[in-house]
Amino acid sequence: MPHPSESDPWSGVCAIMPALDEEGSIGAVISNLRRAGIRSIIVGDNGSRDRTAEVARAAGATVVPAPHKGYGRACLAALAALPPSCHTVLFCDADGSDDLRLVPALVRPVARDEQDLVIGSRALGRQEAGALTPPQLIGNWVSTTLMRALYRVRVTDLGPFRAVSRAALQRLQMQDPAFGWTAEMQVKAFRLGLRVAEVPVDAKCRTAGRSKISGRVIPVFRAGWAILSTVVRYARADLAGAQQRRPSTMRRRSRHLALSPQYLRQRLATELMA
Ligand SMILES: Nc1nc2c(ncn2[C@@H]2O[C@H](COP(=O)(O)OP(=O)(O)OP(=O)(O)O)[C@@H](O)[C@H]2O)c(=O)[nH]1
Ligand SMILES: [Mg+2]
Repeated sequence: MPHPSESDPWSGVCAIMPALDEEGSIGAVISNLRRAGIRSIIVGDNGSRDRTAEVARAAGATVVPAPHKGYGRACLAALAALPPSCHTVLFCDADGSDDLRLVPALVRPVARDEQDLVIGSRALGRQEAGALTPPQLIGNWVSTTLMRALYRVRVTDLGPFRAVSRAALQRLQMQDPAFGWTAEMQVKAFRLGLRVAEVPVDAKCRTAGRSKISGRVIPVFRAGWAILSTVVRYARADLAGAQQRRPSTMRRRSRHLALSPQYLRQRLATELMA
């Protein structure tokens, strides 16, 4: 991977998984990650009330407790436990919905320092019936359309299955405690001008257990809100910052332009027609 001359190219690759009550699927996910060549696997256990932690440990993962609820908090707790030798981090879900045969396609470009962040795009892959619900599809579409319009980048999904370099993570200074986590990572990467690529991945249904988000009304709205508000918060900061940097004579006019619905409509229309 990054150093092809090394005898063990996978040694610096670690996987991180936030998990909440996934005892039925997490063992197989860990085995599949190990089969893919990853040996350092860290589970951020978000106060599971089932045997998630026990099963994960038995399958060979390190389990880090993250007692305060939240997808992002679980990821942050796991990140804090990364070994010093780790240079590439793979994120995936614990419910068996990611096609782990594609691990090399995500990890390789990052480990070889060709990309900083590689996102598995379910929008570019095949979707098993029911794997993505209508609210998820709509939320993804709205968020990624906004990102494309604002940052002029190619982005089609906010999927959790992704690889990122440790150096990029240090620059990203991740903070979101909840489901804005994936959107925050992407928006910040675009703002920093990091190298971001997408790889098509297939979306599968969870292999066991109950959905905590997509199959339930309130969590769907909560997750959707967290994602959208994350994108909009950074976008507003960028637009305001761009205005401040303009000469004062232009500022009055540009305030009108940059924050007017007219301006955003224009950018979005261009994006939608593309
Ligand atoms: N740490 C943490 N992880 C969570 C939380 N809710 C869900 N997860 C994990 O995040 C991942 C995504 O949650 P899911 O319940 O699969 O949500 P989904 O993918 O929208 O729904 P499914 O259709 O059931 O797959 C899984 O690995 C969960 O275990 C949470 O509050 N905290
Ligand atoms: Mg899932």
